[in-house]
Amino acid sequence: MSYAIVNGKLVDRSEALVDIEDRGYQFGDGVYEVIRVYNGRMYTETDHLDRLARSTGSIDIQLPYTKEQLSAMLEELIKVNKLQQGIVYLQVTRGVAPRNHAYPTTDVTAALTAYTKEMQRPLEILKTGVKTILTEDIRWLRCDIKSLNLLGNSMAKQKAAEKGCYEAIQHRGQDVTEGSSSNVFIVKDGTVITHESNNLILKGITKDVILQLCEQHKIPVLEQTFTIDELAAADEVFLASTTSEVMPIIAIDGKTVGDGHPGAVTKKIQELFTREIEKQCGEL
Ligand code: DCS
Repeated sequence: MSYAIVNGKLVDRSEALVDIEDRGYQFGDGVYEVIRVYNGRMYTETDHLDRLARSTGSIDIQLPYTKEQLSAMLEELIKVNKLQQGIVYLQVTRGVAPRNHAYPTTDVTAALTAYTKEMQRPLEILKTGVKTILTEDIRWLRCDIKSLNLLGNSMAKQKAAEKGCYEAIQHRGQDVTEGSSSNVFIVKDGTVITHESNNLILKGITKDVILQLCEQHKIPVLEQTFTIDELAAADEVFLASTTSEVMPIIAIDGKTVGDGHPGAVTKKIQELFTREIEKQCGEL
């Protein structure tokens, strides 16, 4: 039996149901987080809970729990589900109210749901790398909010899936933004470059860890917009996310990146990232 959290309470997963007038369901009016669990322990949990608070804050949803309460709830969920390797999915919506585009004027409590999923590290493709496609970024202009509105992201990922690819790299005109569910990095002449954290991308927790690791280990790194031409001319390309970690990209739209194998800088960052996980969560 597996448990979920619905509004602060542990319930049987099959009984975790929400109202059809939940604003998350009707308007995508809510936000979420995906937190990685290694060896039964949450990785970079505080960063995720901080980002959740930023996301809810930016759309005026009052979080009905403190970070400490949330953390305790998630730990309990991981424990009762006996989760070792996997993820916690956590979602907060504005709550249940008669359908109306404007926010409810009465006191509506935000709805919190969470569940866990077993997931192994993608060890094989972390070694070989993955293929990707390029696609126009058609999303809204507040991609910094980890909102439930993922239709643009889903459409992009679907295009990639139809081409047998792992991820879609999105661009606005000439500028590369991010993947459908990941941040994108290029390496040129030894320098790591990734889009600055503004309204056009999600400020990935994995991205932030990578930036810190690069600084600590004297790997030159720049947070600035790069173009699709610079992407095509890059020596190495990789993507980063909670579930994909540091994932080498070996092809874009059928064109090989570098020599078609994960590059040296990417492999170095992978190694540093793995060590970082082990520091927090124990041996992998
Ligand atoms: N950009 C987008 C659009 C994302 O959806 C994600 C992760 C990232 C970047 C990377 O952020 P993290 O490093 O914080 O994971 N999306 C989560 C998701 O939807 N599934 O797994 C991760």
